[in-house]
Amino acid sequence: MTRHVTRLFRYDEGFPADMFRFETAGESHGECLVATLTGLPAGIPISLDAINRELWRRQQGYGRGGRMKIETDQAQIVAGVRYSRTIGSPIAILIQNKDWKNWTDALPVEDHGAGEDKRKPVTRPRPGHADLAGSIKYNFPDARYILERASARETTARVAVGAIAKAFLGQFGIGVLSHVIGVGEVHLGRTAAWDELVALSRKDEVLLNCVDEETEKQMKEVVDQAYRTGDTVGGIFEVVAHNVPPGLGSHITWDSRLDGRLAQAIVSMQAVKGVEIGFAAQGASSFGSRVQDTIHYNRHQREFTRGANRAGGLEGGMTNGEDVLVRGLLKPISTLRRPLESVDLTTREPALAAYERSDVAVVPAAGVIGEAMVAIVLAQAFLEKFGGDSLEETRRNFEGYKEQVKNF
Ligand code: EPS
Repeated sequence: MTRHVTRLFRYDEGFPADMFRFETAGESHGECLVATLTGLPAGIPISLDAINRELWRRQQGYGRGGRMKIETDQAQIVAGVRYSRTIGSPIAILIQNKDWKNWTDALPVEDHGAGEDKRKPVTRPRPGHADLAGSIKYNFPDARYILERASARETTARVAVGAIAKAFLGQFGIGVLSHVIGVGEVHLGRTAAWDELVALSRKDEVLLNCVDEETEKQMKEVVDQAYRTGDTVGGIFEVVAHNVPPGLGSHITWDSRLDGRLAQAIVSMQAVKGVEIGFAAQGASSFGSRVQDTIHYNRHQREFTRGANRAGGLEGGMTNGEDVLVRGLLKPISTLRRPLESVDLTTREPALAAYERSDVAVVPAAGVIGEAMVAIVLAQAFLEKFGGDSLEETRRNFEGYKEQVKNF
């Protein structure tokens, strides 16, 4: 298989047929969520337990709402994996919505002429949600179908795909994990070591997924305050990709720059309004001498080292061998128990925005989704560089490159 592209997507050419890519389908209260992934080599070991663990991690965190008590997300693979390994064919994954049984009348596939009262219309759009823009664009009298698809429930499918991307990257020693570095105004005042993130990811009780207990307590207080006042609260998660080889992505074209591709992947997540690579915000208010990561050489190990990793592992749109650090800035959830002013789509009169059960804070879950998105983009860039129809072929190409880097 020739992988002649070093870019995610060219607007003028569309997707190359052999590129690793995925799609999801499914409504929040529909039958199930679906994902298909194409372009992974044959032979990657796949464990349903590992995928389900990632789905479980996405459901955790202090501040989740009633829906998470209904769902216990489990992936069912119906194509592309046999005897626990990928076979090179497209992979198809289903995840059932347990809540569907309560929505069969509201969201039927065929029109059986059920009464209007069954449709559960949402006519008072929530500020910050897709409700209003989507209803106008798709010409719906209410926002039901918009919110069904705009809902972050869709990210369940992304996390399942991400778990498979992680399984692929894991074959080359690359790990992708996350932690929460901010909830409301409470921020983690230090960096986290990779081992701390590994320990966090193995915990069976997740509060706010922060490496520092004291900070986590303060974060919990902020969520409690939001609960008490009928409000919601956002925050910042950091995704760390560890042991990434130098040279993924490229400086040569705008759309092959990996930092741009990671930013797109993170901002595509529901409620994410900003992204930061490395210590970008700090850098923007400092002098260059305090921002760039100095270069050193270890003659004994025959490798380059860096004085710090403020660049977040990316220089010139390429990985530089340091940990890749990508942060997502999550706005507070837009469904408020104490709703904001809106307008009723039917009467055009002022009205308070719609409220159904909702989450109050979802930063730890967003971190898990961020991991999936980063793993997917890294797996794409990895395959563009190393190619391979079988894992063995990819590995040979990768080992050859590693040798080249060692002898550079
Ligand atoms: C969401 C609304 C809530 C959240 C949902 C995202 O769902 P429901 O309306 O069923 O209570 O729980 O998140 C999930 C279901 C999930 O799996 O993360 C929304 O409108 O975006």
